Amino acid sequence: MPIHTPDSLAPAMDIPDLAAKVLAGEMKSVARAIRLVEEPSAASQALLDLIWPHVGRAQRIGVTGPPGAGKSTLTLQLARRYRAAGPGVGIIAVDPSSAVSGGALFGDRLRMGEIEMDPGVFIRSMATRGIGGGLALCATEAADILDASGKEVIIFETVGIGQLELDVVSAVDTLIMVTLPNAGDMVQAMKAGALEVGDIFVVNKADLADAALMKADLEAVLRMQGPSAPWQPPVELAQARSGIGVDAVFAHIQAHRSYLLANGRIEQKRKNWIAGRVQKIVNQRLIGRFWTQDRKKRLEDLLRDPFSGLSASQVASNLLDD
Ligand SMILES: Nc1nc2c(ncn2[C@@H]2O[C@H](COP(=O)(O)OP(=O)(O)O)[C@@H](O)[C@H]2O)c(=O)[nH]1
Ligand SMILES: [Mg+2]
Repeated sequence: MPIHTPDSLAPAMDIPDLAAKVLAGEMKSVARAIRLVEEPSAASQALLDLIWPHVGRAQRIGVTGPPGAGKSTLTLQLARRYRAAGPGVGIIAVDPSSAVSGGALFGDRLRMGEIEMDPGVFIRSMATRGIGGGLALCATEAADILDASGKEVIIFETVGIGQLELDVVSAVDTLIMVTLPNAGDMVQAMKAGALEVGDIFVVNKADLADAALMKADLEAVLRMQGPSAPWQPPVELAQARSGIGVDAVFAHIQAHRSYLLANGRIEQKRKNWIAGRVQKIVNQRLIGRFWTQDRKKRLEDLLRDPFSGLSASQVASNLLDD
């Protein structure tokens, strides 16, 4: 993997000055800071260290679900709802698939134009960037920057329920799973993991047939899942495009927030995701340290005659034990 060192190429950046401007809420500097952390370096690390004491005030929300379910539409509607109540909103869309198709993450630009023009809303797509440093880690670091800059609400939009998405959404306070009527094996797929992590379920496109059926299916599965759990995930019908049901989803998010704020649940949740991040960073650094030129060369030597000598596991032991 190529190691990017923008510091060595770009003119020296005044990191304490950039950090101060981020903390002052200067959005140009916030955008610059996010670009910086998309390529991990000593400078990006210094910036993240400087802002850390100011991180942790924002409410973090995840919106996930299959492509086309209406996640972007709902995200922008929620942003609009929060803006009406006052808070500044940061949106981070993590969608590797759109890098391939080149598709617009926020498709209905005309309809949503007004919210995108709002200076109180900062939207960042991480479809193609930050892959070198780990997309999930980048997304959470970008959220830290928005958090430190004073944005009170941060919404992550991610597709699907793969490992990347789980990495992103394990660092949110409240996770919204968006699905649609007649999603075929959606309930089936959700049983495979999504049901356990979702805090709020939204059956979007309730203007289409069978939405109520989908809602009933989900509720039945959820009831079996955790009949005595202290938080019972609600299932809400919505029509994000026309704004129907958005207020109800908003109310569920706030109810979940109150639930988390009671009994110190939120501290525990955040401790867990910070611990997860520490592990991820340690893993990355250990891997970086391990794969020296010497070891890469030895690996090549050991594999000169790949199928007649040591097995892959033996080669690994050989490298690890020296
Ligand atoms: N019929 C219907 N279409 C919707 C609704 N909400 C969003 N859409 C449309 O569904 C398409 C995909 O929405 P989008 O938010 O981009 O989905 P995403 O891929 O999950 O982010 C867009 O054309 C939206 O206008 C809805 O409630 N009903
Ligand atoms: Mg989208």
